[in-house]
Amino acid sequence: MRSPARNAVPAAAPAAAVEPLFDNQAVSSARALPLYMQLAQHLRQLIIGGAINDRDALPAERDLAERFRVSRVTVRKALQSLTDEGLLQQRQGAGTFVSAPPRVEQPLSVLTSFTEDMQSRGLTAGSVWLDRATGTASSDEALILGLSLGERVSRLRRIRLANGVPMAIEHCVVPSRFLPDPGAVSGSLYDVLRARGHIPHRALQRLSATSLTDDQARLLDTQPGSPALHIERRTFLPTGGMVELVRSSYRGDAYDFVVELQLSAPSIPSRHDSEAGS
Ligand code: 16G
Repeated sequence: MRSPARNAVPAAAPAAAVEPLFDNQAVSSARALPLYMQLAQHLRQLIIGGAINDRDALPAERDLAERFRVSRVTVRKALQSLTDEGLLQQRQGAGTFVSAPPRVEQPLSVLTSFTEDMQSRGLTAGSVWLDRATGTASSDEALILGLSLGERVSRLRRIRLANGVPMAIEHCVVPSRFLPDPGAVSGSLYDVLRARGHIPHRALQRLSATSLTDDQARLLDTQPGSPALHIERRTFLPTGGMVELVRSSYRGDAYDFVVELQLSAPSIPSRHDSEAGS
């Protein structure tokens, strides 16, 4: 069973939609700051403040120059400094685009789904499906998932989006006895598993640094070679059986994984110790 692959992420706003956000008074020769810095400051505020979103297109250099009544050299310098800061991408022949995905801080000590992670941050989770199919477990998958050779699995491959912005490519394998029809998952996999009585309870996660291949970068709408995190998650049911094996590539510019550390028990001085020492 196979559903048609789609690999286009939702379109971002065109330059015309961004223009009304500009403040005509933002750049003025009456101020001491060089004009290109004033323009860069104005655009930076719009991007960081979230008025202009990731992947939105900026108007052409000529239009920006007219709009802010500055020279094209000034515009070019402003755009270059924001490109150097990583807030803009200039694509040959296509124009200048914002490069500021939502930054997500994810604790590593709690087991949550992508949909829950996004909801808790006020972002809307979405998916672009690359593949939803059933098949036979490969020897590697069978070994990890504890399946016999020839056992069936459901495979879900998708781009995970936050407010329409690509965040990660996820390839998830679930034994068919837990998920016979991958087509049943349109949004949250964990919601579907829970509804079927298979509750993700505990997971082991391994993170390693990597860089995006050309194909991955295209899917994530970013530059080939950009830093990324490869994550493998093995998720278990309360009974101990493994319910999913997931391999994902997360954009390095969109995620901070956070772990809380505590002093190990023997190093914490007890009240008795501190009284004895005083
Ligand atoms: C997260 C999990 C993934 C799980 C998915 C379920 C990591 C690295 N991966 O993306 O293992 O399948 O959540 O999310 O955290 P969903 O219920 O929204 O489909």
